[in-house]
Amino acid sequence: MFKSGFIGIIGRPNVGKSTLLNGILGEKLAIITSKPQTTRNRIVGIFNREDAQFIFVDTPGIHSARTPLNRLMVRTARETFTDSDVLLLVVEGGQETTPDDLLIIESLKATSVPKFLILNKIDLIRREQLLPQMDAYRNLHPFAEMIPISALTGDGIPLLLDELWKYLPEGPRYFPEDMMTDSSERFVAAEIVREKILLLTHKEIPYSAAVVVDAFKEDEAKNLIRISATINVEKDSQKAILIGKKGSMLKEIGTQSRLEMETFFAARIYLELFVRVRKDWTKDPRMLREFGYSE
Ligand SMILES: Nc1nc2c(ncn2[C@@H]2O[C@H](COP(=O)(O)OP(=O)(O)O)[C@@H](O)[C@H]2O)c(=O)[nH]1
Ligand SMILES: [Mg+2]
Repeated sequence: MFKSGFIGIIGRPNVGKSTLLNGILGEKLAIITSKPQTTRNRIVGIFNREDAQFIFVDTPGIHSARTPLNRLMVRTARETFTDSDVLLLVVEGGQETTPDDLLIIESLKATSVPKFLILNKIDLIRREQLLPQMDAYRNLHPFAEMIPISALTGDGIPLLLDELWKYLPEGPRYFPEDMMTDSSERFVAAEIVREKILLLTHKEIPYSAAVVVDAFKEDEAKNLIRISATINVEKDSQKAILIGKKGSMLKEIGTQSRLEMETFFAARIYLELFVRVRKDWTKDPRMLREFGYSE
């Protein structure tokens, strides 16, 4: 029997949702950092097996949102609730539930989709520490399954896939077997640059930067891709930090991005980066749309 379906990955920021997606795919598709709100858009990752096509949807973390960009990210995450055949609620194994966890569980009650509780990061704790947490969650909601995993080491992922299979409906391969995502190459390239900004800068800079790829030109004969991208920030002071002393910060962001793009696209990359100030873009619906953050 062939099965296929959509699996929404939801949870608070930083619990390891994107790491789980990449761990399943065996490829770094979604960007990961230790900073909350690393994932801003919905990212689809397709995993094929002889007997199934699992279509995972990674989402921005759900939290009590304040700014327009935050509210939009939370809405994006919530939309996957209704579009999924199974939902994976990811939490950190061994940790207390937070008000944001309770908020998510409350909103889950409205959907009849089967839900798995995924207790992640078990490489950091002892198994016994999970038992009281599993009891607590059992009292909060009737989860279909509770599965401890380490998204980082891969521990528990084969079991998770086997359990998921049981809950997926019979269906066709919706996407061709060689397709890993529905994101465009431009989007992936922009996300790689944004990840390097998140890793290399501090304070408000990570949350004030939006990356737009202006040109993506493949020269197949030379196995070369020319990419030109603009980093949009909210203030002049942020632009100065991103460029750095004699351009040193921008150069480092560029070098690290290029190396990762060369791995992902399996080609040589020629990368050009620009920094531009777009005042208060995180609060402006029109600019949010322009930068790819829209409903
Ligand atoms: N030790 C450990 N760290 C993890 C695991 N999964 C994720 N992380 C780390 O947790 C942080 C947040 O991961 P990320 O996937 O971006 O979380 P997201 O915001 O839920 O998508 C990163 O520093 C990851 O390396 C895990 O299984 N074990
Ligand atoms: Mg993420």
